[in-house]
Amino acid sequence: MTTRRLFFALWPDEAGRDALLAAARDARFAPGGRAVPRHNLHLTLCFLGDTDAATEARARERAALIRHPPVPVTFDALEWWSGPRVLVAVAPDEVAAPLARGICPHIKSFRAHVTLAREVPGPARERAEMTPVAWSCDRFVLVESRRGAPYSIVGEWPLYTRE
Ligand code: 2AM
Repeated sequence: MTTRRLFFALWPDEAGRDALLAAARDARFAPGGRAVPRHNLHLTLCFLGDTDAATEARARERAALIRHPPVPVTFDALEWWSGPRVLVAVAPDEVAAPLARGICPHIKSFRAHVTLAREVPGPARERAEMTPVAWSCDRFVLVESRRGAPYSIVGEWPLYTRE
């Protein structure tokens, strides 16, 4: 059975990427590790994993039914997560959680975060405040992850306030 590895995400524009990277750099927290390539930065809403065509079709149908206003995510801290040893920028979960649960009703836990680096050696503290960075997301996307290749957007749906 052919599958592809998929996830739903909020995808930043260039200014959003730049602002997040600059604020993270200025916070001087948890340096080192392997930086996530700039073009791959995103906030995962729901990870589908290896997905067959029928399951993907159902996920797309659900996505197309979403009626949700734009999501103003504000990243205000950096955290080092000891299990996966990743450096992440975090935002309050409540802002994006309803959208994530609308797209994937089965998700159990949701942490609004952008992974900035992997294999990061442990810092002295596990969290540092950061100059807040806002992403205003007026769409959500379906992304394919292929080993050794940049993520590619394979679907997108608008977020808008209804008149
Ligand atoms: P991460 O950023 O926290 O590492 C593509 O791999 C995206 O899906 C990444 O953003 C990754 O989250 C997330 N992801 C990968 N495997 C996952 C899993 N088993 N459960 C939840 N999210 C996962």
